[in-house]
Amino acid sequence: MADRLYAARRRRFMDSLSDGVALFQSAPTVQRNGDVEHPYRQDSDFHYLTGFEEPGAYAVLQKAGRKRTFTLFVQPCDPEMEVWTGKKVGLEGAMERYGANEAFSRAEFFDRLPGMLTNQERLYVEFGRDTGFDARLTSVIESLKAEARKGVFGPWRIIDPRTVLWELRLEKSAADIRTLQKACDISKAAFAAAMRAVRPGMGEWELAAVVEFEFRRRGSPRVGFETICASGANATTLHYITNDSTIGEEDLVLMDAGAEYNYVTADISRTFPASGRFTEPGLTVYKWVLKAQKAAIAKVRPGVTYREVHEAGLEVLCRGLKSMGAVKGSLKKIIEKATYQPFFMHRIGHWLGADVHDVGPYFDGSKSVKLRPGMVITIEPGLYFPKGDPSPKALGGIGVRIEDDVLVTEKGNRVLTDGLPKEPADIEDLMAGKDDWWDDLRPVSVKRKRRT
Ligand SMILES: [Mn+2]
Repeated sequence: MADRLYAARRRRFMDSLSDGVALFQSAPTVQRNGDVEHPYRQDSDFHYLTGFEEPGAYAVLQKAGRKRTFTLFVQPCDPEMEVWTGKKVGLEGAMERYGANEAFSRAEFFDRLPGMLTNQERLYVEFGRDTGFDARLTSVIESLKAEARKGVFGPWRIIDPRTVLWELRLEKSAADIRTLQKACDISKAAFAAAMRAVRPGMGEWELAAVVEFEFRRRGSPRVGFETICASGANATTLHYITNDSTIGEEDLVLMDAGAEYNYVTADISRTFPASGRFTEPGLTVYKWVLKAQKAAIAKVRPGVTYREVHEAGLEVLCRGLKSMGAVKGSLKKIIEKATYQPFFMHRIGHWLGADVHDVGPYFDGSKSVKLRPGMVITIEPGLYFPKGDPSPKALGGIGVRIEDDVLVTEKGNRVLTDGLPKEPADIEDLMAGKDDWWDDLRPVSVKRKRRT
């Protein structure tokens, strides 16, 4: 049962808490325009602990020694509304399918809150995301304190649950890795499709649609973040998402995209020539970025710090910049004075999970965090030469980024996005394949009939 995964997470979370109550709210719905809402996606923390996907819910986790209770407040079933919106999970479903010990209508939440907080030493709650909620919660806490003479006390210690939860989210379980692998597999297939589908003269939007079409038809409900499809000089804008230019014959295309699957997302970048053939000087830039990416990936293993991984990639990028004439001086000076920064201005990568830039600390006090088995990090060096100063003239308008998703294992690492070509010759081979994506469109969920 799927609920076992969430029950195990709640157990681990509660094991890390002191006695008290933890409150979580579902993500709000957001109006798009008129009576249309933005597509709903549950809050990552809320989903992590409950698996519950509907809006308008509260989760309450109580711990008193060995006794733990899990209460959900949800939208009750409403047959009249269900004609419009379909079936809701409801109170019974919250208990049967989501493992809540008790379930109530969301309308009862603030009436039941004083009872749940009475004589609780600690309250774990995140303030600052919903001022209406904050105000009501504060007034409940203060009203409990006002009853001190009756022997009642309210929570004096208020703690942000993310301090505990985000450490848990940072280290992925075997089940988390299986889900992430699925998101990576879907994304890899979509990137391979994009490489086969691209043609000079196509719109960036059209190529972005190919990738997203492949995500959706392979079972991903949504993208993990806005798809970046940047041709030519657009690739020098790091988070280019307008995707509204036409892809030129000579252009390199930088795609950065990821399919979400069961609330975790992949995050892949590939840069490939629209024509199917790498040419100079783009190829030289590409090779340096690839070399940097391999150097950084090779560093990934338990005990190595995030910073050391960053520096391994950075050093290769700087050597490349120097050999291409973009920066001058000794390698040491280039790194010390950060003269590489106009061309490489981001970090080597980030944690990956439910959020594309996933939660979890990068520092342990003032020290860079050490990698541990179960962490997943993206490795995504890039070099970007905007047109004009300070880029060398020949390189102006070239942007290259190569990104893979890397799991830290006991012995070293495993690249979850392995198998998607990144060697120039392998990309060219894939693009030259006579398998033409545009002629090969069949539903993936319908089994092909065998010819007799
Ligand atoms: Mn990334």
